[in-house]
Parts: sequence; structure tokens; C-alpha cells
Amino acid sequence: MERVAVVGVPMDLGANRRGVDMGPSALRYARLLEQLEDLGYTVEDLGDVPVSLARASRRRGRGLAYLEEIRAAALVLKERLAALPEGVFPIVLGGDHSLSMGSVAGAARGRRVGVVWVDAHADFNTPETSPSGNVHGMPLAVLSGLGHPRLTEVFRAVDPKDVVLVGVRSLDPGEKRLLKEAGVRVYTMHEVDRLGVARIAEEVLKHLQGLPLHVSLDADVLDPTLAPGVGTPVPGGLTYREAHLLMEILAESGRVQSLDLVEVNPILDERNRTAEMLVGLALSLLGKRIF
Ligand code: NNH
Ligand code: MN
Ligand code: MN
Ligand code: MN
Repeated sequence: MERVAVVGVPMDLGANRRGVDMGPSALRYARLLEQLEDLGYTVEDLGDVPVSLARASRRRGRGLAYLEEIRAAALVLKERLAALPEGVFPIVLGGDHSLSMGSVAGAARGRRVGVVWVDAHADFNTPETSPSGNVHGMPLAVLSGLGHPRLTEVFRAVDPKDVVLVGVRSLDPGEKRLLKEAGVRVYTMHEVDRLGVARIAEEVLKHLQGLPLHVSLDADVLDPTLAPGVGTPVPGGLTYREAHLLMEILAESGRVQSLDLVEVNPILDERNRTAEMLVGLALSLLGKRIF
């Protein structure tokens, strides 16, 4: 593929902290598009999808916060990706992770895809298991057909057996049970330590053999010392070298067809280094090599 389309989703409605809505700006400012062009890609910026503003007056009560507003934004994203010509590689800039309901469903276009969800969390909660009511903790469950019917009716897009999680180190109790029942393959940081990222990446490619792949990269998978600009930092994350190696091996497969860069919160960041980390990882995933 030599064409890339970039789409921003300036949304923080699904997150626990305000400010991830500025992520798309931070990622563009970190020169994502220019550096993709330097790699030889033809890059088009499709701009941002419209997102409702959070209302200070609206207290987050029981149930899901901003369910309809998130659904509407993710649906526009889904349609924009589904309308892209075949062979264009979409990169979606977040924004909180709830947008990935739309990006995976849109990139899949009704076909079978494998999902590599690279995250400190599993984002596999349902309204029943969520301790927070925040929708960014639910998108992978929704994509797998579990969760609020208003979301699953439009975003169910994958078989949970075609989903792999990498880098996990924070799971809620109900979420843990759902992951097991659904048959999602989970590589926690324990497996990263024991097996190493190279072995894990090869197993992931084998497990999802023959499928086109969507990579969803949550900034909080990285160790917070490298990526402080996230709303839910968890200690003990991927190192710079592990994260790049994972991207490089996935890239070598030639099967990755779409990417999300999500959960960058510039308000909590230091001199935009979290955005710069994610941009560097995107470049590795799109084929940048040292030699
Ligand atoms: N599991 C928690 C929840 O559902 C936290 C999710 N937060 C994330 N996920 N940042 O990537 O609320
Ligand atoms: Mn996430
Ligand atoms: Mn996370
Ligand atoms: Mn997150």
C-alpha cells in the first residue's frame, strides 16, 4: 500500500480524564504526516470527524456516560473508513479509545479481520462489568458483540477468537471472566517478560493467520515513564525497544491494513513526548527501518 488517509477523532467523552480530545492535534504536530511522506507514502488528511462537546452541566450519573454522543461520532468514523478506496491505509488519531468501535467496524467493511489491541487494559467491559461507566473501557467487547445494544447493533464486527491483546496489566474482575468466556487471546506483561515481544508477535501472526489485521495502539500500553500523557497510567509497561520491535515484526507480515493511535492526552503530557512516541511507532508499523 502506498496511500495513507489520516482521520482525527477529537473525542474525550469516553475517557476518565478530559483532554484526549486534543490528541489528534498533538499527533499531527509531532509530524506524523510529513514523516509518512518522507517514507514514500502519499498521505491525505481527511480532517476530523465531528464530536459533541462534553457538557460541564451534565453530571455523569449511573449508566454509560455520553453513550449517544460517542455512538454518533464513531458511526461517522465507521462510514468514512468504509468509504475509502480499497488499498488506502487509514490511520485514525484519537481521541479516547471508544472511537475504535468505528475504526475497526469501518476498516473491516463486513469482512473477517484480525484485531491486535495493544493496551495496558483490555477494554472488554460491558455496562454490567464496568466499574467506571466510561465507554473507553468497552470498545473491544462491543466489537466482539458484547455490551450495550445501541452500540453492538452498529459496531459488532469481529469474532473474539480473531482478537489478540498485547501488553495488558490492568483488568477488572468481570472483564477477566468475559475475556476467558469469549476466547480472546491475551498476552499480559507477564508473557512479555517471559516470552519476549518477538515470540509473541510471531504467535500473534500465526494465531491470526491469513487475516488482514487492524492494529489499535493505546498510548497507555507504554511504560508511563516514556508516555506520561495518558489518563490511566499503569506502571510496568512496554519499553521503547519492545514497542518498536512489535511494530516492526507486524509490519514485516505485510498484512496490517489499518491503525488507531489513541488516548494521547496533551494536558498530562510533557513536551508532546507521548504523541512523538506514538508517531514513531506508527512509522515502524508502516515500514520505517534503521538500515
Ligand atoms: N478498565 C477500566 C474501565 O473500564 C479502565 C479503562 N481505561 C483505559 N483503557 N484507558 O484503555 O473503566
Ligand atoms: Mn484502551
Ligand atoms: Mn489503556
Ligand atoms: Mn486508555
